[in-house]
Amino acid sequence: MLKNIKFEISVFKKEKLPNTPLKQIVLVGKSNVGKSSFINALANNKNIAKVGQTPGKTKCLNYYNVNNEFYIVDLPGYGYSTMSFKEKESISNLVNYYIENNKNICHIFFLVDIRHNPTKDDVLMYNWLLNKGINFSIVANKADKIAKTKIDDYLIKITKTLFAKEEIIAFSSQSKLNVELIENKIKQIIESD
Ligand SMILES: Nc1nc2c(ncn2[C@@H]2O[C@H](COP(=O)(O)OP(=O)(O)O)[C@@H](O)[C@H]2O)c(=O)[nH]1
Ligand SMILES: [Mg+2]
Repeated sequence: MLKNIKFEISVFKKEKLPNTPLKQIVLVGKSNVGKSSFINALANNKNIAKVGQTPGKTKCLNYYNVNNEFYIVDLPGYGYSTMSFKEKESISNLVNYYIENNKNICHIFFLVDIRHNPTKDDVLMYNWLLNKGINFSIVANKADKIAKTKIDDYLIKITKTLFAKEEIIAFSSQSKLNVELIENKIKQIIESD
């Protein structure tokens, strides 16, 4: 369990991005894939990040301070059908600015839904990640919703759709599948230089 996680700030404008020497671990993925739940699972506390928020409330970067050692930064989810082009553009400008002007981002967790074939936006996100040259892991969430014996089949399907070379980690914030594995990964990332 990651100790002492607390929500610190929501950022809507690039001018307001905190200038911090702390390392940052970033979460990306479509709206409703379970980014907030992922944080709560790591915190072992359901009240750290708000789950099931309306899209209007997640058009920002949310910074979670972990024990004053590093940040987990939850990026705005993508794939809302109701969002205007202008809104999407302003969010992607903010996200691009954040990613490109921050040397302290050490890892990105890219969340997808294990049950569904990756969406067009997921494929775009995967290729965007490849181009950024930042280390990342693909996490297939909501694994509790499918039979254990089917998990590998679903992972193979996702791998094929994304043309992914990386191993995909099955995960569930509900059943806690691989929560410990992710925690250990985060520890390694933070402790290495
Ligand atoms: N069954 C199941 N539901 C999940 C899991 N993770 C998230 N959810 C549900 O998916 C919905 C969206 O979760 P949320 O964490 O708010 O997604 P976000 O928009 O990416 O932050 C909520 O109803 C959660 O309870 C999971 O691992 N298993
Ligand atoms: Mg959220």
